[in-house]
Amino acid sequence: MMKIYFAGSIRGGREDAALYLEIIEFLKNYGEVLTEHVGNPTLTSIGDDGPSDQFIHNRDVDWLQSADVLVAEVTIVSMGVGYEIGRAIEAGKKVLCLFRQESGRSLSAMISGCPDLEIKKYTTITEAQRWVDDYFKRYF
Ligand code: 6IA
Repeated sequence: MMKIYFAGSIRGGREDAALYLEIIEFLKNYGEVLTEHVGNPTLTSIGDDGPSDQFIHNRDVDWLQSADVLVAEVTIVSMGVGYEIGRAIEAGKKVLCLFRQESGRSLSAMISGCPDLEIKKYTTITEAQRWVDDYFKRYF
């Protein structure tokens, strides 16, 4: 079964957490999602009752190394998501980035200018799902 690493902002801000959850649920049609906690509505950007940061980092990097594909929601700026994208590319993983056009934000040039990943702009969840489906049909 295909392993999917979903990346979305945590300490960068949780405004899109409900959206992450919807994307994660849809991704389960294509494989195992290693990072379901990213869509957990009770996970806040400030809570610190979990494991240590070193534990989180090492576990997430291990998961990323074992994944076949990284799907990243990149609308909310997140250091962690940017870091994961860079490490996934260096490891030769497939990377799909989803960006909400209506946010009015502009994506970092280090993401929008990267030739090794694909960026799809969307407005509705249905559109995001269509991009995901298109991507998985093309590459897997
Ligand atoms: O810089 P950010 O926190 O926004 O980074 C978010 C990204 O890093 C996500 O895609 C996750 O894969 C990863 N990540 C960051 N923090 C965590 C975490 N707990 N648990 C799992 N993955 C994480 C931090 C919770 C904390 C608020 C107590």
